[in-house]
Amino acid sequence: MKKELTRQQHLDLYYYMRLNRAVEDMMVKLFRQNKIVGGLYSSLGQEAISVGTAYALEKKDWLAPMIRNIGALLVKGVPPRDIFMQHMAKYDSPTKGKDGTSHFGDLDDLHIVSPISMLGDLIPVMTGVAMAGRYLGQKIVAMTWIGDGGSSTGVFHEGLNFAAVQKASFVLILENNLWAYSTPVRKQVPLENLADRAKSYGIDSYIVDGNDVVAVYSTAKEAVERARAGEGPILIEAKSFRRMGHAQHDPAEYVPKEMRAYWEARDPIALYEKFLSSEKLLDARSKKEIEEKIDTLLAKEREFAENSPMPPAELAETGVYCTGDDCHKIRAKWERPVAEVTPPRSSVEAVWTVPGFGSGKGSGGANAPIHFGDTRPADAKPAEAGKRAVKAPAKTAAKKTVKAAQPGASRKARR
Ligand SMILES: Cc1ncc(C[n+]2csc(CCOP(=O)(O)OP(=O)(O)O)c2C)c(N)n1
Ligand SMILES: [Mg+2]
Repeated sequence: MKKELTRQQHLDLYYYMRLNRAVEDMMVKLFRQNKIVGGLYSSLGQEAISVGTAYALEKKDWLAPMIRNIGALLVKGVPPRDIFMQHMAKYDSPTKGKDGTSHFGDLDDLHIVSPISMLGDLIPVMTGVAMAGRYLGQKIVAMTWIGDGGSSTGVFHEGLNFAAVQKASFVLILENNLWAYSTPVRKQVPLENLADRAKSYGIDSYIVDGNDVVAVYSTAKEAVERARAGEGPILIEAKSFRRMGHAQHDPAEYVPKEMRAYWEARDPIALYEKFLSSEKLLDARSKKEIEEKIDTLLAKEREFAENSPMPPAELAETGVYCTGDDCHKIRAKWERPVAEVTPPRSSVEAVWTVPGFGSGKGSGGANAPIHFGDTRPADAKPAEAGKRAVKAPAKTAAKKTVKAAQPGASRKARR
């Protein structure tokens, strides 16, 4: 079922991998100039995974990226300026400067669900997207990514099990880059292949060389089409290596030198260039054209981003709480009047106060945090109240113990 790629498709994969790397290189420069306000994560050496998997999706399909999937955003059609502005918290960014990293999506046009920082939580969310597509008869596939570390969260297991039971048209890409922060994969999971986890949910899985973009693409394409055909979710483990630290602040000195050298020699872009030249799909001229196209685009995008203003202070509290009216088409079911739960009146006294709750006295006479209705009357002497409170429960407990012990004890004796 593997699909042959046309020359243009081969060159598309090359273009997006180069663009992915160039966008991130430019953000490192912006970071060093103190223009990036949030954390900056790198997908250096993992570009083939983001690009090859997202390229296997159709326009109508949905994806939810994680921090190392800028390549997937670019393939889906996010302009680099949005990625720059988002990281610079500029007013023209998708979140209007409310976030300094990658927490943005596009539900209307590009079908991108914003990343959720809590690792694994996108699995049930994207399962839900796939199920919604099924209810609407859209034949869509939903895709998200998870790291080797993230695959040990509870929600990974709960989510994948749920997706399997629901036969959701969902493809999960497990990026095994051998490290989760400073923890090597060997210390996290006692498995050779993380793809084996799929067996627990009765779903199929693939293992692919994450540094070989054509292999990643054709595996993802097969998985996406199988999921679309109703075969249920599929897990793909893409094996690769995290070439930089967890984020810019981390020099990753804990990574053995030999390990780094091994993977640097397997750079996915260099490997692909070699392949393209040997297949006569890329010559010096077309390579130069692609490089110039990227340089021109990014110079323009960067200029736009740098010229975008920071958000005005007076808008700091807008767009933070969903009101259901101007933010979102899915309407929240408000249990209380909207005006009451949105700023600046969100501190009004709660209306569900239970009489007596939180205002009782403990048996010793002091204020108790919770009132269960059995404290002494306000006029009783503290000593009497103390006696009542201690005696009564002790008696009841003793009786119960004797009763429960008798039948068991006599049975034992009879044997
Ligand atoms: C549930 C949860 N636990 C912990 C974290 C903090 N955290 C963020 S990234 C990360 C490491 C993730 O490693 P991995 O899943 O292998 O992804 P990688 O960084 O290698 O791409 C951790 C522990 C989190 N965001 N969510
Ligand atoms: Mg990892």
